[in-house]
Amino acid sequence: MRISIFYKSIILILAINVLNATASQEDISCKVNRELEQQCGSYTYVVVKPFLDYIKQINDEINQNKIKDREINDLKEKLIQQNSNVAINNVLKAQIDFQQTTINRLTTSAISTDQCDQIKKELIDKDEMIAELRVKAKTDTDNLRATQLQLEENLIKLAKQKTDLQLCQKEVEKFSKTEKNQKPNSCNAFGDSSGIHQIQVPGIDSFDVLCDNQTAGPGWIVIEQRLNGGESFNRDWATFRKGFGSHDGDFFLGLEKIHRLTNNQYNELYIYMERFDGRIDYARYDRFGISNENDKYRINILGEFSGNVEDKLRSHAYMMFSTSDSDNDAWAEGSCAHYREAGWWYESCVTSFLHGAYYNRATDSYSSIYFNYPHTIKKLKIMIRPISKN
Ligand SMILES: [Ca+2]
Repeated sequence: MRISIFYKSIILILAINVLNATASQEDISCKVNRELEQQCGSYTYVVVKPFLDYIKQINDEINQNKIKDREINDLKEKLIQQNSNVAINNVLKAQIDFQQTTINRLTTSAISTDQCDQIKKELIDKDEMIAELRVKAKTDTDNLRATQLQLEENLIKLAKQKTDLQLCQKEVEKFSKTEKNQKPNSCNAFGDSSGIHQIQVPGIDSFDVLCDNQTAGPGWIVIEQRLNGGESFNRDWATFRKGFGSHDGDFFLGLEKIHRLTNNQYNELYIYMERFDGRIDYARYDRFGISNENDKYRINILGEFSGNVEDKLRSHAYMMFSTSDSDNDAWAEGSCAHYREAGWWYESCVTSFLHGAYYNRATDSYSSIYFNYPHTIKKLKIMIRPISKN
């Protein structure tokens, strides 16, 4: 094929040259001798006409090749363009892929953003909650502080109340102790319990007394007892004032105590007298009392008498007490106490003499103990007992 084309090309070149020469001559001759040619050219034309046709054919083919070459070039350009477009498309595709990736990432990010928004919202809610809790905490703190202050105030009040209560308890204890220690003022409080008990009366300290529930009923305080002569009744003022002896023998309670006992309440007086022959006498006065020391312990109260003997104390009523060192008797010229060697409520001097000397036998001595002379007393009890004021 290529050889054919080659030969055709050579022939074509030769023909072109001939034609060019012929044509230029023919142009000249034919143009000049057109009519001649028509006359003479019929011969030439017949000879070269196939060749001319062939050349024309070749020329046409050449033209066609040119056209195809142009088309090929066009196609090449288009192909190049298309390749370029493909490259561009690839770039675009890559960009699209990248953008898609970006979109996906952004979409993912968008989801994260939603989550972030949710988290932010939750954080905001939590912040608000925290703020509320802070406010509440502050309120609670304030309330707690207020409660603490109230508690402190209450503690102070409680401490004060405790102190007051302690003081009150001390007062109560003191009162109870005082109340507990408040002793009876007579033997009535001890019921049937004879013997020694402690009593207390206003103005002096408590002291022991011998209570007698056997002799004349309950509640008697023995203010003097003579049993065996163990105590002398020839004593000075101070000794009679204070008292002397012991409760299991001879004793005298004391003028001041007798005064205190009889000054604060009414008392009755009972004198128990046992003779040596065993006979028992008694003298009872429904009122008895002595005044204070300034009045020399005068018998200022001596009530109605009752007894199995004569009332031999009546003459001594309203008499002051006298001792050898304190003459308060009605004997102006002398001292009964000094003369009779004993302290007693002397007039001038005695009708009854219960402070006489103790004898171990019956005697008619004026110095002996007697209520109704000459009945010598072997055993003597002088007792007092509170009575109602009615
Ligand atoms: Ca006198």
